[in-house]
Amino acid sequence: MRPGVTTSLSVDGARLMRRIRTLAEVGAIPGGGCNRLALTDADRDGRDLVVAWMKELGLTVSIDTVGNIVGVWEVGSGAPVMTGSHIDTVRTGGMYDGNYGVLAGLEVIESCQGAGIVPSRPLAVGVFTDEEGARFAPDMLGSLVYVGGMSVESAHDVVGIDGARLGEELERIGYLGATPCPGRIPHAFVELHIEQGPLLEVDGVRIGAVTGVQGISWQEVTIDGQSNHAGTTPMHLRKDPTYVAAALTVFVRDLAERYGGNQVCTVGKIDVHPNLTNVVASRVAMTLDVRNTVEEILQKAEAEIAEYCATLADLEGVSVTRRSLARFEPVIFDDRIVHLVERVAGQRGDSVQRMPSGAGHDAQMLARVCPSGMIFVPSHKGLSHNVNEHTDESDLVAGANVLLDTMLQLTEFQL
Ligand code: HGY
Ligand code: MN
Ligand code: MN
Repeated sequence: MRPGVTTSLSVDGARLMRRIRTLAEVGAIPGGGCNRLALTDADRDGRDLVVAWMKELGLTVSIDTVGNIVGVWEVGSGAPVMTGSHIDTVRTGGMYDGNYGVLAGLEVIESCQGAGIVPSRPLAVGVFTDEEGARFAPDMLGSLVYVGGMSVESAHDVVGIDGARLGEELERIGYLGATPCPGRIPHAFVELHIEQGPLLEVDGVRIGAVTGVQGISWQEVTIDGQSNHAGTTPMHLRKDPTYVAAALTVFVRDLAERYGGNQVCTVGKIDVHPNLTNVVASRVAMTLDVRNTVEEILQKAEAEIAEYCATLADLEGVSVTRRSLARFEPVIFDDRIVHLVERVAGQRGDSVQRMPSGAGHDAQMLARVCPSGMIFVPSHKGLSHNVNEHTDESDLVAGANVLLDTMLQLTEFQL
């Protein structure tokens, strides 16, 4: 197929939606949403379903040593044009985050097969392990190992928030594969994903041509104080980690307000021990998720937080220890792919705008080894990591058509 020639081919929207809804039944939360934390039984069931669909399409399916699933339509020659995403979810996830990109990749292949279009390169769909990082940090763990950014051994030794070891969970669910990591390097990688933010909907634009991903800094902060009686301990004698956790929570919120721009800070997890009404806690473990599109500003935020933790420790007579859970610098996508997404969307008659991604994605890891990019579609009210996550079907289908054209044109690109 010659570059610049869009196909008259379109995906089968009904079939795509059927797959999305069928996968959403796995780990379904009563009332809506999905709970398929990485390497749980629900994740296994979701994986089994997607692998079965891949095999129905005649794809060559491999499972690697960190559980990444790659289905390849082995046509043409050379390195594949790859798409994909993840099917693990957060505990209160929606039905589109990650799932949409994987299933649209299958839909692109099935649409080509149905139309007798045989690309000049193989087409691949990746299902990357533990993209969310919600159970096993860091996020994008599977794609990070796939591109050689983390050793398989280190990944296997990661201990989850429930005390499970990643390698053992992989084995337990039957997805400790034999295909080595780093994985097969694609000719190019493009990921289709919901925006998970409000910008496209507010701007009334259908397609996002994603320019890159902001920097991510996750850390676990452990505050050790002194448990004591809530009734008898005078306030000035307390070593109260819960107070320190609250002060730190307010501090990072204020820091984000002070910095403005793209700065975001989140305290998403707080565990208090012994977590009882009449006990001044002995320990609090909490997480900080701090992000910015500019590396230098992200480092400045990290330094301010470290200094404030030391100050609090002195003032309150507690110990504060910090452990990095994830640290990824901002990533810029290949402008040729960003431009291609813009052009293809325009040729399809879709409104399109360039934009950064606030969320982390597997594409930011593939960008380490091949030209990579992303396509966004709107999220209703910007909601995600929320059971009410929603994207209109017409937008989902439009995004899949942009993925179709982008992948087929990438098969002809000399990158
Ligand atoms: O954390 C993230 O941005 C992604 O959802 N894993
Ligand atoms: Mn995602
Ligand atoms: Mn997510």
